[in-house]
Amino acid sequence: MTNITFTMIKPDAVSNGYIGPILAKINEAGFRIVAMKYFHLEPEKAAEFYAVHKERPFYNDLVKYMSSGPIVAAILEKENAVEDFRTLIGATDPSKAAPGTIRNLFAKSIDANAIHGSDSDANAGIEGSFFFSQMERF
Ligand code: IDP
Ligand code: MG
Repeated sequence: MTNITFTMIKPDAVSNGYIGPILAKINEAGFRIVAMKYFHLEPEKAAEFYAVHKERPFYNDLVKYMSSGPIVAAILEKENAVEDFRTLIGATDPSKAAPGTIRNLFAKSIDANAIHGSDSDANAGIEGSFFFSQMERF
């Protein structure tokens, strides 16, 4: 168990004006923002980030969607960060996400589901390093 996870507020949530409300939920849940940036993900970078899903039928659409508009990427710190953050965001499919979770509140579909959260400590490290250098962390 580590105390770090990685998140992205996805293009649908950004364009729907949910950056503020989502960051408020993250703060209320006790996470500290260690690093954060707002930028437009290049398709090549999205393809690399989601390479683990290359064989899945939705991969091309996912890459297109994740590079369709700006995102917010952040590294978050809290005890038991990975597991607690997955609980906070809810199930991948918003129609199955528990009431009060970020995907339940702010997402409309399984493909455009508002937010990303790392699924393991190892991936949290890999994903955080993919977008941030040591110099950008506080
Ligand atoms: P997760 O984001 O909850 O960890 P993953 O299975 O890792 O879910 O899938 C990564 C992302 O791919 C999801 O967040 C979602 O944007 C997209 N995705 C997952 N399953 C589907 C699907 O069945 N149809 C379309 N997009 C999907
Ligand atoms: Mg995942």
